[in-house]
Amino acid sequence: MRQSQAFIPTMREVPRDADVVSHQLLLRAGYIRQLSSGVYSYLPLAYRVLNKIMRIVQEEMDAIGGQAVLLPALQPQELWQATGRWDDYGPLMMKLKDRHERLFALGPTHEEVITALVRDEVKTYKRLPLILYQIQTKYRDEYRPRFGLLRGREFIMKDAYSFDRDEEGLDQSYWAMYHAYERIFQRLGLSFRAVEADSGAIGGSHNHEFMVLSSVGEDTIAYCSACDYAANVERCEVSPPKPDTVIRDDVLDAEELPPRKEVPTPGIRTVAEQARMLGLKEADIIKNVVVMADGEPVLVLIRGDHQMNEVKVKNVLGARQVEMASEEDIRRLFQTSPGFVGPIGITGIKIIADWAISTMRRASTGANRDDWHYIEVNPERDFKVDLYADLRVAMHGDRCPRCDAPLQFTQGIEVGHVFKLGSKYSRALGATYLDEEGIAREMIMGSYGIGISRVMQAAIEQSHDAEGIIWPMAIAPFEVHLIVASEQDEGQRSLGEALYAELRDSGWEVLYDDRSERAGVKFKDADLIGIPLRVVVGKDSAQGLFEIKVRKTGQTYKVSRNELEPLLRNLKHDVSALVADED
Ligand code: 9G3
Repeated sequence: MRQSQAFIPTMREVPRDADVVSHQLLLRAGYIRQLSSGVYSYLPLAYRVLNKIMRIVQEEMDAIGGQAVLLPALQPQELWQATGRWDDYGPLMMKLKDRHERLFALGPTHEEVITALVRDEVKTYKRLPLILYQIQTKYRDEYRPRFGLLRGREFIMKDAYSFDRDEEGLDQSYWAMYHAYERIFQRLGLSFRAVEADSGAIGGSHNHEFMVLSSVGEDTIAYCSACDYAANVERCEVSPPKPDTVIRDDVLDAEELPPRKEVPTPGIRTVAEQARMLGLKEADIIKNVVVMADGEPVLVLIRGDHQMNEVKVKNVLGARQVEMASEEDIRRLFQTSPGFVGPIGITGIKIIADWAISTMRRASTGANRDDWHYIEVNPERDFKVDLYADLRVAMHGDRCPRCDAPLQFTQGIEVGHVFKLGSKYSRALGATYLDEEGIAREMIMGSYGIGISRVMQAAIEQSHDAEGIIWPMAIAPFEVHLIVASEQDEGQRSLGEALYAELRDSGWEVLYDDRSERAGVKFKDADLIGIPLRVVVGKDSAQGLFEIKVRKTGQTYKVSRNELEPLLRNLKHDVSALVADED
């Protein structure tokens, strides 16, 4: 492509409303433009990158027997009512009316659509397993779209769905997909980790997220320094304290533990204030969180320096919906305001506690009386707990639940997610097949997503420098950026034209900067645009020498014309290997 004719509107200034570097660079390098909040146009360079990502994804989906389809974005309301999900997502689901006033969803995902399609067409076990996938635009009306393509309201997703006879069939599809994802992200040149994710209320024993490691990632990953355990912190297990390892310097024998006492704590609002006022550590405070689980009040006890993990509470209670109790709920149930709630003397309300509560001694907690707390409180002596469980968010200092080595934490951008769905959708929509005995069985499903447009931006987050984007070779919009230093110099210009023709004839993808801009402008734009290999026709070309520059390393080479292509081939291979080495 000739840059003098290319639609690549680069910008010098840094756009103010882009607050992550990858978003800034996509704008400045002329890859995208915003049409509306969270809604973007992909310009020619971006479209070439997206097509390379999609081709790699398609190849790996086809390689495991996936069949590509393209499903409608317009999804009738009754389909979502049949699975009971029409109202589950509130304003996040974009809805519209057709000319007959019929309601439709703009597809945020396609479980309902694909399950109804397979239900109507597949009746016998002979047609299973079946893996169908599509690459399609999805619509989700995010409350706060931000970070460019990382959280948009319209985005490109590859979503695949597997249909099996039974759980072991699903297991085969699931792991085939999981390993296909490993190959995809490897080929894309990304540094990633698969982490155990929360299976949520829909249960299912497996569920992994593929994370691109990046400081701007919204997800926190807990991973082990010694074994391959890794989990979204939402889901990361925290082992119960080993009794022998929790010897506290002040622990006394049971009979020596002083009796509990009520003390005035006027107006305290936080755990920190309570600890300070009572001369205790935050780890000596028992925090009381009142939640409504499917409408039932539950008192959750968490140690003062820990954070309650709502996802774990929901899973332990087996609730569909868990939300924080309102202040009036709390007044009605505990006759006090939230900061003074406690477990002592409470009856008729379920009390669950994080494991860490079980080893607390001489603790402080609310007295169910405004401006009063208890001190010298001991679990089991002063209050009963219905159930101890892992209810807290893993944090620094916690140990790996698999091998007990220290856990590490980092941020990640979720670029893939593989789910075991089981029969959730096939039951709701009646997708059954007849087995060998002619008995109707529910199909067992999995669903598997990759954020195609998100991957493009995540790759930049992982590979850029102060000058601009540094594309992995596999998804770069072009392989070679050919630049004529001064267009006015007739010799350079004709050499540039000849090289452009020669490189393309031997199959290179070339972006040719034939503009009559100053060399400095051309090099700055080339740094921004981020094509992996650069060939410069400059003043040395009169002596038959050309410069090759590797965008990733900055390394330059002076070569003659017949050395040019062999070296480009070697460098293409080396650059592609570079990312792999970094893992
Ligand atoms: C909705 C809306 C938003 C949603 C969903 C439904 C997320 C929804 C979960 C999934 C599961 C998998 C196939 C590809 C991989 C992920 N946000 N999810 O179901 F109506 Cl508005 O999408 N789907």
